[in-house]
Amino acid sequence: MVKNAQSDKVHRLSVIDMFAGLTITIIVAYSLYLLFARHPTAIPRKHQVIVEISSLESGLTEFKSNYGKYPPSKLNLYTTPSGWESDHKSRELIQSLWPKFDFDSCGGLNDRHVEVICLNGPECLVFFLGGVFDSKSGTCVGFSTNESQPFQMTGERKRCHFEFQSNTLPRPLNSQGRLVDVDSDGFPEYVDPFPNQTHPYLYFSSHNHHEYQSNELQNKVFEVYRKTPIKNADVWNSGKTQIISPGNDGCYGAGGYFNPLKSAKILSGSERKAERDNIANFTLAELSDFTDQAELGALVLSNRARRLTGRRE
Ligand SMILES: [Ca+2]
Ligand SMILES: [Ca+2]
Repeated sequence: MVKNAQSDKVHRLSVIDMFAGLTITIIVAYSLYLLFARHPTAIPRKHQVIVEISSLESGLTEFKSNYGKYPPSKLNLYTTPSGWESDHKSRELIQSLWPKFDFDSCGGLNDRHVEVICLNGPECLVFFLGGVFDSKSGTCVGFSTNESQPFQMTGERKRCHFEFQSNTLPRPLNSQGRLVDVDSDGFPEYVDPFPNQTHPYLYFSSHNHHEYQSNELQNKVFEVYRKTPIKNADVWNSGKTQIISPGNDGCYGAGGYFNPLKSAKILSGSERKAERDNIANFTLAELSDFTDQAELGALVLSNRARRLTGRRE
């Protein structure tokens, strides 16, 4: 009798294990079904974007290892010595990356028609990972190994921290491949591989444990993602960087508070709906993927509870 009771117990346990395994399999299969059913053409691109964001993040980490800090996401470059004299913040930042930088010759950046170039986050991402942009070839050619003239176009080059694809797809006016120039200042930004994408990856640097600076793009302010509803508090990837793709719809949304466990509610309003397909380096998934999984988990659990209790709705 004891043996039979033990045998029954073992049998019940194995049935429970089998049921748990089957439930997990159903959840994964149903997740994939939902993804393919909702976005049949976007799936391969989405995974390309996820892989690419991961590579960009590796490039940023490599940059930090070589230069001692993450690239900034806001910086002014000057083409005159007096310009550099007038902006101590930008001067100090450049000096921290290239201690031998020659401000009298503007580090080789003097062949320009403007006196100052204000780099925003997306431009900083391309400039610091790819180096100087050669508009004739439409490619990033890296920085010069000459420590006092890192921005000069000729001579021996340092290796780029990311290979930006410049000519794999035809792009709209003022652009080269996936390197585009939204504000036509000669310093490109980089768009993700979604078809006809015109809005570049956003990039925010926490300036090495200082606060992130929200960035202005096309007259629209996007707020960096944070973990709490309180502004300027508990940001995602604190002390590091945020890279954000606008997703297949090409819209960034407003940004700000994001909690994966409450994403269905947070991203339901008209102001934030566009963020459901955004992809960030701290999620490496669409923001709404968390919503789908949470909804699915709740559905499976409620069905299981109904079966166990024999209740019907
Ligand atoms: Ca630009
Ligand atoms: Ca979007």
